[in-house]
Amino acid sequence: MPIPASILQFLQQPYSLTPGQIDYYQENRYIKLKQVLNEETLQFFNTAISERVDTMNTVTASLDERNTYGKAFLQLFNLWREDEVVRELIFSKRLAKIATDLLQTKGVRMYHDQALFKEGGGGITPWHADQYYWPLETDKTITAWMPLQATPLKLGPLEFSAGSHEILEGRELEIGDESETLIQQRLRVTDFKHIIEPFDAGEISFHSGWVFHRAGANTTDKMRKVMTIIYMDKDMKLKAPENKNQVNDWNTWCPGAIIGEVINSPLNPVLYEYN
Ligand SMILES: O=C(O)CCC(=O)C(=O)O
Repeated sequence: MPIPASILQFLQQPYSLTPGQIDYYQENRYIKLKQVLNEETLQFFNTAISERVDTMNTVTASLDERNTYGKAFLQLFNLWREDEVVRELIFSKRLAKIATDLLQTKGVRMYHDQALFKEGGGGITPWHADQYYWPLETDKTITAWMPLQATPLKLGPLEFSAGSHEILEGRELEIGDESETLIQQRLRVTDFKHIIEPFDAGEISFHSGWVFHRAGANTTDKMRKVMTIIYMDKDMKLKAPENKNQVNDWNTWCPGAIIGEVINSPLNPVLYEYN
């Protein structure tokens, strides 16, 4: 499926962030940005990513045979390595520059990407913080959460606890029933605002590795299709893993990287860099 020249050109165009938006991100560690993708680009990659997910998916168990994590979504990794069409979106300068500017770094590199398809009737995504899984030395990590269709509340859009990266309690929890209960209890007694909003078509959110987030169930009979890209500071160093998930991430997403050194495996190309 060749990519139309108009889409390739659009993916090169910078998206202007205001200083106020960068401040908002720095304070709250999440932001939702409208019209990052235009209609043509969204439709095109909705089709391309859906086809790739169909090819890669191996889950055959019905929803009621799965645990809470399994009910949350079909999860397919590093589509950029499987599909050169999808790679144009994942590696796009337009998205990587937003990540760089929000993080306030000199550039970003790939940690990994994931398609997160919440099936019709799929369950909640429990409260969690992503960075528990990552053997990364600093908090300069950011995920672009990119719905491939308009996402009303009934499809289960991503929700955030704005500014909750300041809470340490709950960071040590894997995604599951316990994280949903304990983090919810903790957040109830804080002033951090719980953001539950629909996403327009073309709107994308960016969130940092330590901010707590979740998603509601998909109460429709349609798939909630989402692509995500996890970026890290281009100068990110590997830290000694602190749990088995971090060991697994080291072997999977940056094999051969050395503790204390900048992560620069072939799986971690720089996607945007200021000169
Ligand atoms: O898509 C979801 O339901 C959860 C996504 C998420 O937790 C993430 O992208 O960090």
